[in-house]
Amino acid sequence: MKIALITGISGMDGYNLVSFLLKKEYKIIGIIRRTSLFNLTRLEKYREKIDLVYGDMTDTSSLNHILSNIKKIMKEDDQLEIYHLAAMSHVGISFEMPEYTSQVVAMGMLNLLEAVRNQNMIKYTRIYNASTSEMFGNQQSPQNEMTCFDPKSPYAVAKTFAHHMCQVYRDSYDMFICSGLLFNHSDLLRGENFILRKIAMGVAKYQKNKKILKLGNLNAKRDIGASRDYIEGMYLMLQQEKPEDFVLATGTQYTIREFVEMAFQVVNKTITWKGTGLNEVGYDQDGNMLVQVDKKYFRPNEVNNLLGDSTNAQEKLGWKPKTTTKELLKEMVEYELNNNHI
Ligand code: NAP
Ligand code: G4F
Repeated sequence: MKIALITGISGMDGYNLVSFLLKKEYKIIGIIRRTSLFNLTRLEKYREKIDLVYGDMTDTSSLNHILSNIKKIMKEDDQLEIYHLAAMSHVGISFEMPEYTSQVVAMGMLNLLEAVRNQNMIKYTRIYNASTSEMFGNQQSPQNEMTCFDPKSPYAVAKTFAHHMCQVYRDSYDMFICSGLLFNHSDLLRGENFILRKIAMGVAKYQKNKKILKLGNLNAKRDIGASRDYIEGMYLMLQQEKPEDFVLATGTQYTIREFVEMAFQVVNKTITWKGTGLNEVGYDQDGNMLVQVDKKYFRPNEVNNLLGDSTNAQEKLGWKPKTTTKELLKEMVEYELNNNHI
């Protein structure tokens, strides 16, 4: 039996990973946090097919307890794959909560590695660590596995700590750990305060209520793919003979301004930009104002230019992104237009 333990199961990637691994007949155990209201909207349709246990990356006793319970149900020859996805994953918010972000992201990874070691589960356990292209910061693009790290936010610093700690544990204790250096990816159920979802919802809000979309830095360039494609890459990493770190990316890049233009094009609106900096505004072909810049959405420090080179993953894992950024964004806009929550 293959068992998958997923931290961050209630998040976007967690949901897509559940959908993927259920098709492969994994027994799935997911760690959720206690919240005052249930926070399982994404997982609703899989609720009966998975086991959920309470825990937190900052609580080592819960991690040890969960692993020790998994050990009890495992039979000889069973394999455990841990997909460690839990994180305070919003770069902008990490500037507001640097200490908490470090506890969850940096120490959380270390807590998990130590729990696997303390429970003597190294031999039959494989770990996926969710590293990020944010660790590359403003290094020259395209970025690949050889690119140096240059973290620009508390989030990226914490992820860099986790990434290095995984390498140290892999080398020191012969642990099977792969870090995926994943570039931004999104889908219909992306958190609403990440850029593509915010833009997709912005188009629907304008169409339905004439609400103007307010954004921060329009000049940043991002390489954004579909979560479902990247999930497959995570899985493929853990099926390799030897653990290795891989970049997953589309290899295409757009500015935030271009994402906005693409999204409004879905509803036949062509954007023209006027003004600069904080005064930049986007109008449609009829002269209606659709987009404004708001300084509240700028970060104290920015990663300007992310573009990934996933040649290594393509050659060794046979991985390739199946969805283009344009297709993904169109899907997301259409979903919001047909969705009653706006
Ligand atoms: P997400 O939607 O923000 O989900 C984060 C998950 O982590 C949620 O399930 C959240 O639980 C959980 N979590 C947060 N703090 C926790 C804690 N202290 N203990 C236990 N669980 C905790 O993130 P995602 O987009 O799916 O990303 C998955 C992972 O990949 C993250 O580690 C992220 O940093 C990394 N990553 C993401 C991208 C991307 O573009 N999506 C790219 C590179 C790397 P609640 O639901 O209770 O909040
Ligand atoms: O959607 P974002 O918040 O994602 P960001 O910072 O690229 O981080 C995401 O991808 C990383 C992988 O590269 C993950 F590790 C991380 O967990 C997360 O999933 O912002 C994208 C860009 C930034 O340059 C930001 O400054 O869009 C710019 N932006 C402009 N206006 C905005 C806004 N971002 C947000 N969230 N909201 C705005 O109004």
